[in-house]
Amino acid sequence: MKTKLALVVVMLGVIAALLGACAQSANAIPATKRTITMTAVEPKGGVVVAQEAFPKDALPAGGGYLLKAPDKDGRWEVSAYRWDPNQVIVNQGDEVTLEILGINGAEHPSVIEGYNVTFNVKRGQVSKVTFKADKAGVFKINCGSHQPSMVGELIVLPR
Ligand SMILES: [Cu+2]
Repeated sequence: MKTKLALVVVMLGVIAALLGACAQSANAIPATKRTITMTAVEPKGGVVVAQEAFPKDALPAGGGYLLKAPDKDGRWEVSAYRWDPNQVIVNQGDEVTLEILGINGAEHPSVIEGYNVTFNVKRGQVSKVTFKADKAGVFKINCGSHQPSMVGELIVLPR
């Protein structure tokens, strides 16, 4: 009886190991070169006070949010600086190039935290940012001039 039980336990172990090996090979996406295009943008909205009152509360400080008081015609505007896309998802081991075009804002001095990759995006120019995504995790893509809105995420999926 004990021998039979031991045999069943061993067989279950073998099956589990085989299933594990299959799952691993199915998930083994080879590391690739990735080029991801992004933009630095500033979506904007506006309206006249006759239609919508100017908001009473200030927006969070940091340069990322702009709230312009009504002009002589009563029009007020709101905008935010953003990365588009705001999340970049790659696999660990990928050779990543971000090609980032500056559309709004004169410049965006930035860092990918945790990777210590620094770059500056200027209006009308494409900044190429190349690095190997060797660390898994979530890392902030942080513009020093436009907080808190211009914080993206580099998501590196583990192998
Ligand atoms: Cu910026």
